[in-house]
Amino acid sequence: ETKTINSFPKNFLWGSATAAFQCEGAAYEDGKGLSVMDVREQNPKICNYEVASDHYHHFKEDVALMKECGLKAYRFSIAWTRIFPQGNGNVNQLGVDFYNRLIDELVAANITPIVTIYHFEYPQGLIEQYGGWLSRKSIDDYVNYASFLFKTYGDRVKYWITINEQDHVVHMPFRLGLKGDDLYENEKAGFLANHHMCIAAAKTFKACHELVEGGKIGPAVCFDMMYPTSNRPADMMAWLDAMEIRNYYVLDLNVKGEYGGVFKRYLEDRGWMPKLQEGDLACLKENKPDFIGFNYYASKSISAYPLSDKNKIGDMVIKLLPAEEAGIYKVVKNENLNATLWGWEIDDIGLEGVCRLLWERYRLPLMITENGFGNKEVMPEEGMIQDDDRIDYLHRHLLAVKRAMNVGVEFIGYCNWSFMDIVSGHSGFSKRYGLVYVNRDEFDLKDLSRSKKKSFYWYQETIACNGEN
Ligand code: BGP
Repeated sequence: ETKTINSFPKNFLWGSATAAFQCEGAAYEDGKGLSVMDVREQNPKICNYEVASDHYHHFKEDVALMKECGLKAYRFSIAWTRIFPQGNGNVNQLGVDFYNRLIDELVAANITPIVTIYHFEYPQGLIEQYGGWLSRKSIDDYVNYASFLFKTYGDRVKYWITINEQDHVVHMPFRLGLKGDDLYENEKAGFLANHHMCIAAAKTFKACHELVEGGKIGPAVCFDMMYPTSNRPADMMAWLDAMEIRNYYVLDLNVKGEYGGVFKRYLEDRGWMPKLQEGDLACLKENKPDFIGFNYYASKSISAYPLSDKNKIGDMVIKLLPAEEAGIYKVVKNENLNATLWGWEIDDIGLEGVCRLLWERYRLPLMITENGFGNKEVMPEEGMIQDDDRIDYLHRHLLAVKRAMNVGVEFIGYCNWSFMDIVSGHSGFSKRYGLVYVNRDEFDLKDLSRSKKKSFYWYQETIACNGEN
């Protein structure tokens, strides 16, 4: 007898997500220390993170809106430097109190908090003390910080995310505090940092299980679906390689506790394989996450990128991640898909594929930690923002989740990105993702008031009928 699951499970976590530096503002308030996001060289054409959506001062109003929407879960990140301004050492009580208030507010509204421990904003203090993730010292400081969070908030927070998009941080020098512009050296440093992050994550899985009763923890990687562009065998091989060296490697280390064969060879060929210490692999193998969190926005088409006299192994283009590399693969436009204004190819079937691939490879329940549609939006003088494109995007992607469920993939929940408009990593306030409009422009702060978009009501209805619409 075959069983068809046509519905989302009763306890499905219908969520929405943000990240601290993109929404909180109050960048220098109440004793917060500087992070790499505060000190990064800013594009003068887009806003910085100083005020953002001012969630730090609007959190009660924002949680009230989440409650009205019917959210079952809210994924947010803790700004490490609000808790430890230098990344280690003294605790800043005012920062600790802020998250106590936010968590209490969520719990009172019956919204399950999902907390990201580290979402891009690495403490500048640790970069200055010892070079941040490039030093092994970073492992203990991350684990201490995470353990402090578990002890402080673990009575109310049961879902934890270790590191957001580690697979992107590896290729983004400024997020690692790197100054040089030698791509080859930066990649080498990135993969050393990657190793330290994986050991830190493994130790943190363990700490969570010891310190949080009923605690569940997992990573949140970025996982774009990839396709071979054609049926040329060379494209097929390029696709296989790209999947291994860009998509799977962090999860293989987190879940299977190993450097996958293709990935290891890739690092060794370039002199990028980090020196492992005794016990590293055992530590990775012994400690596992409870679920796989992943952010999904788009798919990419992969084609072979042969070496020529113009390029050599290691020549890379890091424009829109993942980085393409001569001799391995490049990303080409998919003529079958529509794209956002920023060229992100919209592909709900790709999400279905990712869910199936991850489930088959790791057999852990999935949590979609981000999925959303960025657009330019202007508030009309009357009425609300009619974001039908966003509704269509979210609806299609949720149907993809349902189809994956129908073939046995297990899910904990789904978080759309983002609950309210927040500062976009690449495009400031000219790229909005929210279900709720925040009244500000790039440089004009206006009144920062909140207004519900059409998608807010659509999501409210979706949650109310448990995805049966
Ligand atoms: C993910 C990040 C988020 C968010 C999102 C959208 O990579 O985890 O922090 O920024 O992408 O990206 P963007 O704002 O650049 O469109």
